[in-house]
Amino acid sequence: MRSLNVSRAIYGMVLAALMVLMSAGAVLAETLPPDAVPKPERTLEDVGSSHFASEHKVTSGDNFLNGLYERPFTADEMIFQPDLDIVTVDQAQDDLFYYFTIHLYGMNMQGGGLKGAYSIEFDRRLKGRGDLLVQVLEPAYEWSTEGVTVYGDKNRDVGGIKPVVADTGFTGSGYDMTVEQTAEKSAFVRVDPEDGNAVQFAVSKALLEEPEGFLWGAWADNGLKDVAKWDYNDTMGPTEAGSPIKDKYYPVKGIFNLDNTCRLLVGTSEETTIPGMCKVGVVATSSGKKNCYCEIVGLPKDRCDFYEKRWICK
Ligand SMILES: [Ca+2]
Ligand SMILES: [Ca+2]
Ligand SMILES: [Ca+2]
Repeated sequence: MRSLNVSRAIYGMVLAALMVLMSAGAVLAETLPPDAVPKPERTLEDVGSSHFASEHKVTSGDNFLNGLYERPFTADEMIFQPDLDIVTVDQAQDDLFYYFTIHLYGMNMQGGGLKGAYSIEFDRRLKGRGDLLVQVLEPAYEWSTEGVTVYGDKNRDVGGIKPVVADTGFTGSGYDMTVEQTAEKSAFVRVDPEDGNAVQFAVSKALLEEPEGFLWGAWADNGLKDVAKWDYNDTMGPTEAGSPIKDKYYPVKGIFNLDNTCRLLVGTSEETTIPGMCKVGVVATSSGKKNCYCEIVGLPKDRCDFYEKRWICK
């Protein structure tokens, strides 16, 4: 009698475990991002490094002291790395996910593929201080959480005293924890099926904890690749870091093989300037000075001037 009860109990436990597994599987399957990503709401255009790659330099887009990098080049030799040069980033959303597609200039020169660590960084308190970093190594060709790590910052010291802006002598812990993914709180990544040079992220709104507004920016890194050293420009000065622009710090040294973008605001129209935010241009019109922004956000002023109709003025 007793052994019958025991085997019934075991049977019951196995059944319960199976049901839990099945229901978890169903939830996970339901929350997988769709094959076709919604159309972009906005496209962020980054400075390209390919133009002067043969001359081993860039002429703009890198501002070390303000946390903006355009240095997809090896240290010292300044060899251009196409799979680290961010060209544009598309941002889209549906009910469950935000989507970010980082388009790189090309594939890795040694054996193809995308060999960097690619990340989307979030600032959900709108202070300029990154507080969540979704990073992938070796993105898969189907939506997957494999190789994807979500980093958090327990003691909120990413960026040191002044986030984004360089501080000297930073000794903090940067991104210091990983956030566990669940069926709802998840980040999937794949190589964009429509562009083999692009990494596509689907970050669930639940993972971001549905903030009213947030800033996001993109990273391509095959240099330091150390999230504990975030922000990188707090860990060394411009002499040690080097520069891709032909100034007194040229060439790139301690901070190398790295590209990032300015940050765009989603979900709120707060009109303040937050460190790291993409700049809004000011241009003169026939009716005097007006606040204008380039239709293609992040496009340098001279290039937006070139495509004159792309200025949107209020
Ligand atoms: Ca850049
Ligand atoms: Ca770039
Ligand atoms: Ca800082």
